Amino acid sequence: MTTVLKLGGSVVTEKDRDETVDGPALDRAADAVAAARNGAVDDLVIVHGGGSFGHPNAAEWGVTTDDGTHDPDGVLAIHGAMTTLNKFVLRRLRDAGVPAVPVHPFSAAHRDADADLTLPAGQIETLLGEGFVPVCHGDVVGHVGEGVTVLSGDEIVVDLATQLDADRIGVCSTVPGVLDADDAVIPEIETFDDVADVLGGSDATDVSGGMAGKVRELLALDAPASIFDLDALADFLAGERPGTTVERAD
Ligand code: IP8
Repeated sequence: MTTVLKLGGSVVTEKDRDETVDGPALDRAADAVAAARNGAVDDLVIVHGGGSFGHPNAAEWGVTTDDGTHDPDGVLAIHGAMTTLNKFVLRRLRDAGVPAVPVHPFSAAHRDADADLTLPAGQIETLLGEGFVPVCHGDVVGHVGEGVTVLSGDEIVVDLATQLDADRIGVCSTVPGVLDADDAVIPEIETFDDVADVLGGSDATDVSGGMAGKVRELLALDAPASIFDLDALADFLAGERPGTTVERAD
């Protein structure tokens, strides 16, 4: 049973203070992962986002998932911020007893001229087989014609879940799920049309903190994905489906 878990950057960092970890939140997440490793979860890949790390640097250098930079100082600033956060995340997971090891996408992944991503998963599969918990993160990647562009954690989650044939995908966010117009959690989403109204239509990309894009990408997966908040992380890792379950109707 393979689980891919995204820890949202805004869950584990203080989003309003540059390069500041939310220590208590990260501790809670690490404790939940540690408890699950002793129970329901065997093969687990963690992917974390940037929150107050990486995004300010990317904005400063004008780098997005589409627009790149050829300036090595920009590359190092963004990649460096993300690897700094990765070290904090690893430290907390290790302190909690999780056999966490880092995997840095910049060293292995790239995008071609059509922006299609190649993200090798062989090292992650090998590390899983050897009993480790690989901890990957949003990063920058070499991009034909652009220099380097941003690779978001969400993109990594979808790509790895597909390659690893993951059984479960969890997206731990700052909201308890996808919310309807009355701020109630929508328990299940089977098609984008179910939520197009509340998420701003199928053309929306980054409204609602990127929820529309997230839902569209998760609907493309074969396995069910859950979107929930930190309060529900332990439940998800125990095998439950808290928050919103995104599962395509076949
Ligand atoms: O927070 C951050 O990943 P994300 C990637 O998942 C950056 O979008 C900014 C380098």
